[in-house]
Amino acid sequence: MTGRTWWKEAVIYQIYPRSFMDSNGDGIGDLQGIISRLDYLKYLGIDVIWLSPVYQSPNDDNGYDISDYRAIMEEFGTMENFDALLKGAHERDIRIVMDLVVNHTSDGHRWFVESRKSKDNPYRDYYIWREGKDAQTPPNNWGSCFGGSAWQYDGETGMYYLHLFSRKQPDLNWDNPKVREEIFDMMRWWCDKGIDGFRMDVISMISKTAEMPDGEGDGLYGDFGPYCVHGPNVHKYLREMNESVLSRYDIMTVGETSGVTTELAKQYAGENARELNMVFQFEHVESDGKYGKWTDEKISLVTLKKIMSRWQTELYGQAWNSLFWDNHDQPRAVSRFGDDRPAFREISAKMLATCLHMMQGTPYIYQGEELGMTNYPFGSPDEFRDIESINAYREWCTEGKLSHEVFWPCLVFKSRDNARTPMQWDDSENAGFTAGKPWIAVNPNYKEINARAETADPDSVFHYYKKLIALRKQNPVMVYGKYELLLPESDALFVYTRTLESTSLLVVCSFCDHETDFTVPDAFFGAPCLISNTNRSYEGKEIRLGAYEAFVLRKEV
Ligand code: TEU
Ligand code: CA
Repeated sequence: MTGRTWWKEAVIYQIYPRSFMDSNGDGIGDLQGIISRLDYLKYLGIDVIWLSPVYQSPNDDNGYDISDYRAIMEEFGTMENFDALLKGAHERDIRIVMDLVVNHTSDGHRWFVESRKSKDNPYRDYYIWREGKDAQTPPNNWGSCFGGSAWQYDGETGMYYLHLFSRKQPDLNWDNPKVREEIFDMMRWWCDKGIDGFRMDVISMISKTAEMPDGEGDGLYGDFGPYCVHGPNVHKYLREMNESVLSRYDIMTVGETSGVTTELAKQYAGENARELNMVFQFEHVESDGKYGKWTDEKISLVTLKKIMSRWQTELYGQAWNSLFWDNHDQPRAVSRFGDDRPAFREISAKMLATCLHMMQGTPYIYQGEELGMTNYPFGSPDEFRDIESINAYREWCTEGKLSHEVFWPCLVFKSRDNARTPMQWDDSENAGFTAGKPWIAVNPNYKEINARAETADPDSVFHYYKKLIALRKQNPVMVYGKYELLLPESDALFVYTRTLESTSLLVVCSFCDHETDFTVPDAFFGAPCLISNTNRSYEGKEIRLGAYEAFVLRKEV
């Protein structure tokens, strides 16, 4: 698998279906809506769509709680609609990667409905059941990712089941070979339908240690991390999956592996690992927390560069990077890493795009990122829809650990709902997302920031992304070149080079809102500019960069 492949050269676009496009006025995005926007995606130039879950789900966690892996969520449409989407995408040479959520199911899944019925039900061991320490005390102190204990007492059999996420997301027992076979069978079913790959939700958590001791923690709950993340059999199970499903199809895979290190990434996605093609690492989006994940501060540029550069250099030639600034679980890139004040929004969005797309790896664009969509100006707790934000506000504020004044800005800055407000299509009511009442509020800035305006404006963020995507097709150095960081200590500039055979790129990005001086290295002096987020020329040796300016020089020797 070493060498050049389509998924290394692709640009991937993530769709969060609930918020992308509503076709029937019920306020909820749907498959027909996505179909109606395929031409937009084709025009942008992306190669692959990663579709967040569209399976049947009670929506406790917006589709990440699946009750039937072989059916489509009614609100999103039908299997016929899905087949039409797949066909429509393939006709445009766009591939579709499905979200695979198999660490847990919904508690409404048939397997769980059976499992909880009795201790000797054939499905009992599909999930993880334990006796409590006593009637009132769970088996251990682990906390769930969405707050509260990771164990739920079930009166039917007087035992607890494990749920690392919400209590409506019971964890599957991957140690049971029947569970693995069911999942692999389901995956083959989707592959036979013709889908092009899987993004695997929290795949690093599928294997738990048999002993389940209390975890460390200073608050109410202990950390399950050491016992459930990168657990004892995770690589064994993934190799099994690879052997019996993945290796049999021309598909791509990306594992969501929060907490992964470069060493572990080489195991999950090494060139010869026979597990996955690439993983999502989260160091650059998870190193900024003040209260758990919550913070109202930007990560320092020096730290950001150190993290990104370590991934660039340590995986080179050994495993493949996935590149992203945001997704449906993260705030908007321009608000978080750039500057969403009106004077700087467009230029900083273009700078961030330059910085990411010139790096080594496969870039992911989250819906609306290509428009420079921003965080939402949340004003009160009842505006949140996300279970994580709602629970976090309750646990940190209402139940008393922090004051509203301290916690609120952190919640507003990091809430997942920032990413989940509707896609801004045009300046008509509800941003053209729906003819009805949207399930979550539309960002009030949609009159200025929307796809119609940006596709019409050659200087827009949209056209800048389009250009970057096109450049990738013409410049293999963007995909395969070796990365080297320059000026590691600069707290204003992110500068690096890429080199492939006789071609080199110099990438210079300003991360600050004031001017900065930069001296072009001798080797690049006089080299032509490949792309920049200004209209000026870069012929001189001494360059005074404006706020958030970015440019790339391309040299042939
Ligand atoms: O997210 C997994 C994950 O690690 C989360 O804890 C993530 O870090 C969190 O959302 C950030 O605050 C995946 C999905 O991407 C997410 O949408 C789901 O809620 C979660 O799994 C459970 O399926
Ligand atoms: Ca709809």
